Amino acid sequence: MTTKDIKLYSYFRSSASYRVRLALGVKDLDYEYIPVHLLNNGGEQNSEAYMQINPMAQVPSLEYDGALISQSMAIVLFLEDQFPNKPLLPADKVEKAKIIEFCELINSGMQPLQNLSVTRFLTKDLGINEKDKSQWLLHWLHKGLKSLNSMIEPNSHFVSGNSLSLAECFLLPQLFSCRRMGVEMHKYENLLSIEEHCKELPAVIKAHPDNQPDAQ
Ligand SMILES: N[C@@H](CCC(=O)N[C@@H](CS)C(=O)NCC(=O)O)C(=O)O
Repeated sequence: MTTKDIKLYSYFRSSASYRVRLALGVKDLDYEYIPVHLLNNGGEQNSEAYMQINPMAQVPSLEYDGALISQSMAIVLFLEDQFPNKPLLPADKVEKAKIIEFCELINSGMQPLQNLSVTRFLTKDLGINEKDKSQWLLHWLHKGLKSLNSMIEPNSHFVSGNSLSLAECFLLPQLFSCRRMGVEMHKYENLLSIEEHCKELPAVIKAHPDNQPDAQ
């Protein structure tokens, strides 16, 4: 697959973009990286042109053969269907549902609460101070991390099976974000064991925020 066929609208630090970069990396798919800066110029995601691509004014968005897809879960499931080699999901239906359950815990229970537009609304529109905002956010992030940690066996190398799956595509970016948000992580040993094991894998190195063209 050449870079002409797949375009990814991404921001280096965006955890939802990072999920898609991981999925593309596991599948060894080359792509064109189109940076969308979430802070510059009032946030490039809010431009009229970009909102034609992603009506929620968020990254990531994926363009493939003229089709535009937003929402990271929809994008990775599309990649899984379109490029079934190097699968991200197992054939077993229960195992597959369990991996999606793990991802959805992050996708709906954690990531939306840390989103720039959500936390800005708390401080700028509702007048909540930084300290209270941070306490609110940490409460939900710890709740999610505790649940995720309880779903993993101690000393595991992967969430499920013997290779990177969709679960790590969601987990690794979430751990990265939690650290940025100041979460104390040491209690979540089962998650840290997976992170430690995966961090040197080529697809993980390639997808890391520090290694993106727009990294600052
Ligand atoms: N559910 C969406 C979430 C996307 C999302 O929240 N993206 C964030 C970055 S991780 C964003 O673009 N935020 C821009 C903003 O809040 O203005 C997905 O999975 O794609």
